[in-house]
Amino acid sequence: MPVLRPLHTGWTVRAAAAAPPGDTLLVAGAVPVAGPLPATVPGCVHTDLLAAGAIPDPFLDDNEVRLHWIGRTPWLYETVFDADGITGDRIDLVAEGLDTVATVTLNGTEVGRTANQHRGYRFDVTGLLEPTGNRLSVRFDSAYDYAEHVRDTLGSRPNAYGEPFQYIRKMACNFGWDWGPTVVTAGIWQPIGLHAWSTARLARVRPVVTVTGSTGRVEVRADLERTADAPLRLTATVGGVTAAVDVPAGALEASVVVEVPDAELWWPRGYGAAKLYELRVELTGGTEPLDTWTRRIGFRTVALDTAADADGSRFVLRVNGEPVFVRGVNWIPDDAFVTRVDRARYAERIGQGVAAGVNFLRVWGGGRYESDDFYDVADELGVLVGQDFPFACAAYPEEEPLGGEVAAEAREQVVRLMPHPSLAMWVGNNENIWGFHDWGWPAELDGRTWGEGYYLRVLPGIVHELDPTRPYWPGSPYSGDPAIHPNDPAHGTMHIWDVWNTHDYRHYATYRPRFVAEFGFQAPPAFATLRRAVSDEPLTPQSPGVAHHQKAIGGNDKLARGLQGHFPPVTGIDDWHWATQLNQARAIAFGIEHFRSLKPLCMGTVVWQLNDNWPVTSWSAVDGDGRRKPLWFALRRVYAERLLTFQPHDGAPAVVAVNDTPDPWHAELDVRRLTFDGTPRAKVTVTVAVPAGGAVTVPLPPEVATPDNPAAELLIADLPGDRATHFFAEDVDLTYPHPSAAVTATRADDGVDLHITAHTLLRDLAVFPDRVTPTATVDRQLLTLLPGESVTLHVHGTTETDPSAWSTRPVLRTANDLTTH
Ligand code: BMA
Repeated sequence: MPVLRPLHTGWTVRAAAAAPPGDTLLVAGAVPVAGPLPATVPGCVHTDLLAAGAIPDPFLDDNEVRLHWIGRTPWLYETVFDADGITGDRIDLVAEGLDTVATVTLNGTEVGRTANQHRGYRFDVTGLLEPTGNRLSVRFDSAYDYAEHVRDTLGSRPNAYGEPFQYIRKMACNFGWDWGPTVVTAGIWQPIGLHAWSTARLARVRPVVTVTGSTGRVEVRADLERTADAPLRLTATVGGVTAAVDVPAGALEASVVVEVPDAELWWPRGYGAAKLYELRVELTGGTEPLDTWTRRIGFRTVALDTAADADGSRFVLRVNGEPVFVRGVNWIPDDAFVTRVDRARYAERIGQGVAAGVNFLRVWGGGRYESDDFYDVADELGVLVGQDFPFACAAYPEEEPLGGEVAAEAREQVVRLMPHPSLAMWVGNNENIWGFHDWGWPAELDGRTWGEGYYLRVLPGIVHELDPTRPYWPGSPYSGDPAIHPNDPAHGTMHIWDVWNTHDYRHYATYRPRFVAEFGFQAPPAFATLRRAVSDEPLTPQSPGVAHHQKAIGGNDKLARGLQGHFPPVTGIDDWHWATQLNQARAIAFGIEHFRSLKPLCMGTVVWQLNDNWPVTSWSAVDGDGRRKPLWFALRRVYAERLLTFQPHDGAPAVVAVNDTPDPWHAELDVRRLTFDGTPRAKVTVTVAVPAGGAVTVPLPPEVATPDNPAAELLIADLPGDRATHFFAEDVDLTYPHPSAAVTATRADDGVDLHITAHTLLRDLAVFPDRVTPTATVDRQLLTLLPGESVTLHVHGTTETDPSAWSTRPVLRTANDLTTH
């Protein structure tokens, strides 16, 4: 059998400048870096320097700005290892990922040079190894130097962020983004090791999975690499069924089909179980096992229905034939240092999405082809994934050396990810087709390439050739036809950014989109996250650290503009923090409730964005330390499979019931109009009967829908575990009561139960436990209580039972308290 030997120990890193090893080096006028330092592999230079105490944490205060020299410095990684006992016809050095411009040397012999973070490499090192004392060196040249050289050679092209990320195949957001720090990394970012093998190996395995009737079918297409022409046998086993095929001497390709009768289907969450099967592929020569390959697969079909219809052209994801309303979030790399994101972290973060009702993650194109850990978690949880090819917000050259790298990485990644049933579609890029249309690129490009050939020809060709089961869509956004504006709401996917940039969030209601692949609204991170990252004294909305942890152009001004018309102006960090977080939750909930009420005209909403990659004010629902913002709690309500919402209908509020489940929904509910002091004014019992997957609008009688005093009344519709409310005016125009409640706290198993009884109307009641104990979490937020109503909130991770710790600002907040000082 072949031997796999990881080479993950004994590594050091030092700046690869002229100074002799072991000397202290002054790099680019920055802090002295002693060398060599111990290095972690897989890892990166920033985290190595951080672990050695050589740099301050780039995530804290404005340390980031003093560490840019790291990305402009060449770095040398080295280890020494023994290789006794490693034998085979061939010995390969396998580097699954190098970040990015690397020269690999073994015992003084250069074995390869690379310039693409998104590829893996296999170097034949047969005959170069000694039994002991082998020296492996990987030198990383500055990604900036490489990118700027390519730019100067091929000609500069437009870019939304002013860093040269489109001239190098390296994660774009590593150069900074409007939510992320500029930390240009270098390092061995994926596993590296020796692979010794003889006769033949499985160079590439492509399981093409289809379903016909109740039969699951896998066609396993294998490419072989050989050192001998021997006849071989390829065997595949799945679901207790085995099939095998003889591979003639010298053949470099083979395929075998396995059919599983009565296969259990893989379903996205909400539709059935996410059933996974283990697929095992073996290559043997005579009786000798030569290689094995094992992955989990799922039997399911996936298709994009983009047919023209009376409203334009739709964008409907069908899984096993069922149209799925996409309740999605955009996913960015979960850490600016991606090698810190392990399987547990993926499980936690994706789990937070799922707990909010999310059934779809869009892996955004400024990041990476996500890891197998990411896809394993999505496979298990029944979460669908749209994977962008990594191109974002810039014009990308199509000439060499980039054209060949793009094709090579795409071929590799399409094959790597094709076993995962969660992968539902490939998307060509983020906003580049839109950019070409609307951001003045043609004049600036003056005929130079910008990536169109990738998105419209190269990438779809590769997906079609290697993984014909997966839909491909050229861009996000894209309208399906080059003659139609790429962001046309009536066709395909769109991004809505005018709300955040220039318009009030009520503007979402003017759109009738087919599928919203991005729309977002900012808020600061949880207070404990902000406080950990920023040491400003005093901490204010404008203080330097808070400003540094806001990367969007005019971000804090847009936050303030977004409050106008909704809340009075706020001063002071506590009111700013609460008002902007609440307004973010309100804005996105408003958009989603509107878009979902348009079902089936609109069949998907993908919120920008689920997560962050450091502590920052951004559009995220979960911040860089993993704390949930109020937006997360709002999502959990508006992303429920069954949504009840009040929407305008013929000039008055009506009830819209949206049912994303495969079962009919039948409910009787009371809709009440009340004054803020709880006095009933009118009531109607509404019968809601929504077919599976449907949405219905139920108009309300005028005596319920029409307030006597719009400033002091609300509508309430209660379902078990859910309450929909409607207010007849903006908060700033409401005559809220000054909030008053009785709060007691009692110890519970793993924390504290807070018993809250409203003495007045409490709108959007939120308790912020991180203000009491930084690691504490609460189970519910943004509740609206009428006078006399009670709720028990569970706070996990605290022992604080003094009610006064829980009953006052800034821990306990309501919408009322922003307008009734
Ligand atoms: C869209 C995204 C990202 C960006 C976000 C917020 O353009 O695709 O590029 O972070 O808007 O501005």
